[in-house]
Amino acid sequence: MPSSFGPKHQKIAIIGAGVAGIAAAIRFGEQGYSDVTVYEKADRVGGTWRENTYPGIACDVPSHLYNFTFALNADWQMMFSPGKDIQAYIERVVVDFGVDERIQFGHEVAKAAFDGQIWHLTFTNGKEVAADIVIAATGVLHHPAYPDIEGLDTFAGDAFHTARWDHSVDLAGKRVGIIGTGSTAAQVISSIAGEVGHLSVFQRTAQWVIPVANDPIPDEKKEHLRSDPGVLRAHYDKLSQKGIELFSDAVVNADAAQLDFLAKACEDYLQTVRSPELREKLRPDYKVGCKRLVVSSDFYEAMQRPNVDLVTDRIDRIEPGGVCTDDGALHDLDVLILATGFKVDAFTRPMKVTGRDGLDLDDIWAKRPGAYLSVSVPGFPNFFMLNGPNGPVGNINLIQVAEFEIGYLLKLIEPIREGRADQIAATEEALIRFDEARVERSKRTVWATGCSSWYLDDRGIPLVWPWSFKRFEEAMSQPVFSDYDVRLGGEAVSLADPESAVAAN
Ligand code: NA7
Repeated sequence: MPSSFGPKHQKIAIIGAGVAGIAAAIRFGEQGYSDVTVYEKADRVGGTWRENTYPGIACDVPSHLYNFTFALNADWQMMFSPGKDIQAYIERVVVDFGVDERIQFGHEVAKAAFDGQIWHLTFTNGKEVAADIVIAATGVLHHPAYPDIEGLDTFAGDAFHTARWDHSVDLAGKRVGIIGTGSTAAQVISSIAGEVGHLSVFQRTAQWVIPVANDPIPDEKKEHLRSDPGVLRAHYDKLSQKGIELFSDAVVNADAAQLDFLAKACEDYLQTVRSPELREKLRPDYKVGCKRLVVSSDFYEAMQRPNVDLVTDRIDRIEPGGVCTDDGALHDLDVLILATGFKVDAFTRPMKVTGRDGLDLDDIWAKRPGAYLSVSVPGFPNFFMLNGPNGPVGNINLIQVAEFEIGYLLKLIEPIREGRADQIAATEEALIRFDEARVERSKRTVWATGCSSWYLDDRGIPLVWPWSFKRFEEAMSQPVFSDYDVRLGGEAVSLADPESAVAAN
């Protein structure tokens, strides 16, 4: 089949209409790519914000930071937006920027296969399309992780994962159990504790909680931010800088002074728990930031309600009537909520991706997923990822990350657009070099200070970006073409690198 290569005529397929996929569709369109299609498995945009609708859902990144830089929003209602406000914002942006016409809903990609020249996408609905460049914006914390607990499927009441919330179940007055005490559980618990009859919180590991209040944004502030785009951008930059200093750059340096500041705030908040016994049960035995910090100013109050019990005995099994713990107790329940997180190593999976010469991404990722600078895998030309493996997931706001990566990819595929290349994929050597440096640097991060978390891979090594925000920004500012296998008509092509780009990497 002939390829459609030629200036500006590349057929670009973006997989997923979450924040990253939408940002990519908008930016690629702005850059003159006229044949851009977003394939979305569901019937609405929004990704994580479409799928997670549990009570209390809110973003733990400040509202004015968690938005696209090209569509800053002065009208956020709350300091940290509830999920539905973010979903409404995403839907508005899609219409405002005219990308709704570029999205094909009900198109779940089952297979993506490279035939040596172009990519073929096969959908679960049986359709097929060809594309020159594929951008997988398939999300990170996306596929629910169900706990491997004996008898889970024998539970007689209603049971569901937080990412599959069953809104037909009325919790009022019921005996509810929740497994997990991560960011999601903390939001759910704070939200439903006052409504349920009794709440049993099954905690395997205590979490550090930082008490950041979520207040409404006063009208005067909204007006001020609305008054001038420069004011809004300055506010974004200020929040970004604050987040970098206080959090992003702190978690990658286990001995950073900022971590002591966060630790003090968490400890002071823990001291608000009145019962010494409950306080000690809620006290983590690891360094603040090692697991994802929970942001909540009402979690401990909820945990101290008379109708809420913290259960720290290990779960032994689940029976039709409730949860049995290893002290022999049966906790009778009507409803069981699984706040047990996500499969963090899924990335593009379960999509089957086949690269050059039949290379299977599942084989390459059999041990664990990895990608050069989080965007490219050797042997998979013109297949790129947004928020892929080894990126700053969890330490930098994911919209910011996606926007940096999109800017990078636009520069990376420029030679294709100009007809100087037709295939680009990271070299094996570049990926190995990147990975060795990443693993080495990971040892200095707070995630490696002795706790279990979704930041760690199967070896207990942090799988995310272990360097500073600035380093990520620099790495994304200009591709180093010598780290890529670049071809034109089957022949290797050597592209010149700006000196600054090589130095930054
Ligand atoms: P997390 O942070 O992965 O939390 C999952 C929670 O579920 C955590 O408390 C786990 O305990 C607990 N869990 C998982 N499996 C079990 C079993 N089998 N038994 C008991 N407890 C279990 O997911 P969230 O949804 O809260 O947050 C995900 C991210 O979304 C969050 O970091 C933000 O970035 C947004 P554990 O700590 O592993 O002992």
